[in-house]
Amino acid sequence: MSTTTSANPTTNPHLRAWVEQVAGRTRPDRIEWCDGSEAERVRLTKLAVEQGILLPLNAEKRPGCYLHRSDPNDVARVEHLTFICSREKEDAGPNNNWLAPAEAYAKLGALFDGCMQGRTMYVIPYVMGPIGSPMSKIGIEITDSVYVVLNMRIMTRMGRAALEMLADSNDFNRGLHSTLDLDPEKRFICHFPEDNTIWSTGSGYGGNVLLGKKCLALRIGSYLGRREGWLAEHMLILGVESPAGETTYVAAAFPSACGKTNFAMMIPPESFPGWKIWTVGDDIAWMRIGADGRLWAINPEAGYFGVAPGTNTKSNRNAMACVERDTLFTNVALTDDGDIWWESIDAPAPEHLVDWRGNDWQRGSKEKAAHPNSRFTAPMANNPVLSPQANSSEGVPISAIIFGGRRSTTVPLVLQSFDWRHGVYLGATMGSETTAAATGQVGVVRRDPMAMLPFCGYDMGDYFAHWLAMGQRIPNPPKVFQVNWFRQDEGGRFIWPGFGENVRVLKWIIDRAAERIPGRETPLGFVPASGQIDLAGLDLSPAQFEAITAIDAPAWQAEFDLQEELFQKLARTMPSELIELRETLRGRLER
Ligand code: GTP
Ligand code: SPV
Ligand code: MN
Repeated sequence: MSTTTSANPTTNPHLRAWVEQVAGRTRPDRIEWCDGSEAERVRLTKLAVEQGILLPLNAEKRPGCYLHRSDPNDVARVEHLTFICSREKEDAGPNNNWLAPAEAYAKLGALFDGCMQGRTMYVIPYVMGPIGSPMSKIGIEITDSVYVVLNMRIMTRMGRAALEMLADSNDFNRGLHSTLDLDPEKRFICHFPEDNTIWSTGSGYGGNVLLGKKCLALRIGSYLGRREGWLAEHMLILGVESPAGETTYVAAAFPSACGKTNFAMMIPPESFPGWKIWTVGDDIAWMRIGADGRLWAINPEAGYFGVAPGTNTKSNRNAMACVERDTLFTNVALTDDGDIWWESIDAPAPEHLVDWRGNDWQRGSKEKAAHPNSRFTAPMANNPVLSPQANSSEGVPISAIIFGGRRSTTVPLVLQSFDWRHGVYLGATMGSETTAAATGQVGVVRRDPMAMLPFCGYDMGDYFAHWLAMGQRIPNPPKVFQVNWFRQDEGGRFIWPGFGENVRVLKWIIDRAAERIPGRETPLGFVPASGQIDLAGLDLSPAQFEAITAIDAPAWQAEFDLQEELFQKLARTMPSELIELRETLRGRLER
């Protein structure tokens, strides 16, 4: 068997040796080094269309857009098949599945043996973060999926520029992926933090295979962040510009499918003239302490892998603009005229669609036409409100950090922590109802500390300790808040209108962060004093506002008991400061 290779663009001996070693194992027919050029995009897109991997959409309605249908058994992240393969089991913590590195290398190694025979092996050099930024990290993903190449091209700074930045260094993440035959029995996502290595098999779905995203930027990133003294977080980053022209930057952690993309691009309502939101990032933040003593954040990504259902011109006009062109859609429905459709998009369901599985769908069908976790991959350059700082090497200074879950009860609209330590507590004890972003039951409350439960690459108790230690080191730390857009009434309807109206809460947050206004102290933190949240023009009665802001003591006692379960699970490494703080809060609430 001979392997043909496209012109090898690098003299980096570490990279060359590794690519050779991988090819020796996977035995592809062809090796292709990706350069990130437009010609390459055109050629690979054509190939993907010929192979039925991509379906061209109506070129007038959606220029440069394609639809991909993944295997119906492969539509979300698979947390039960995701492993942290640290040398010591304890280092992975009770929050992660663990496999011994030798065992994982052997098991997946056997799956990789000869798996690319008859296929092309793509070598994708990429940078997470702006090219040349001291905050950025370089990865190489080797994959046999052309879908992965085309997605990585949108989601990262990919190709020649990454190789130039790497030069002859050995400091790069080694990512290896094969779809194999998409057999769920052979599906594993393994991280080797001590080797800066990721091996992924048997899936073709987003978070499992776009290795720069959750695998490198969060699981390996959080491990590196602890070692190197920074934070890798599941957070959007936005700038909020006031009518006076002052821009304040905020980072917010909401669990998967709980509103980060929407919040990062929101359009303030007409009753907020002169206010403007600028998107820096919609999913991941890397934050370090700047020379000025503040916390500075970059978005390591270059595109959005966003949830499609629920996106429309009312909920997120900017996301709709992002997906007008040059976008890859995964598992949405197809209209008869070659456009896309999903539940709650602007247009009502047409008479006939082809659903996400490729089957005919008639209006009135009980089946969803688009998969609840169907997604768009769109370049951030398409975003009409992309922050001018989105490519800045230094990033942006963060004035406030927000933690938010999806809670139909108990958690109020907004709460400010007393201090950093209490802020860490609010993040650490966050609960949220599960969504379709991962396989498994939807709608059950689970603890999802800092929205990082599926993404923290080491022991969660140690992660809380790292957060507490960071607080000691930041001379001028951001203020920390908790929000909840998802309180429901007895009929199961959301009470708070959400989306663009969330700017009303954001304004209070930045005013508090700047210490411009007093707050109202409660046993659990600061809440808005009466009238501090502007409700003008909202269809929300005072009773409804009271319902979503009230702190219900018995419900909170139950909440403390649920938090206890998490603390017990993490008992070995749980910082005592947080345990003491819980007792203080519980005591205050009782009095
Ligand atoms: P990941 O990409 O999985 O990390 O998700 P995300 O946090 O970026 O979530 P996204 O913004 O895509 O929102 C997911 C779902 O939440 C969509 O169905 C939205 O319509 C819904 N949503 C977002 N913001 C709000 C809000 O303020 N109120 C309500 N009720 N729903 C919201
Ligand atoms: C999430 O699930 O939080 C996502 C989508 O952002 S994925 O990249 O699949 O993880
Ligand atoms: Mn996410």
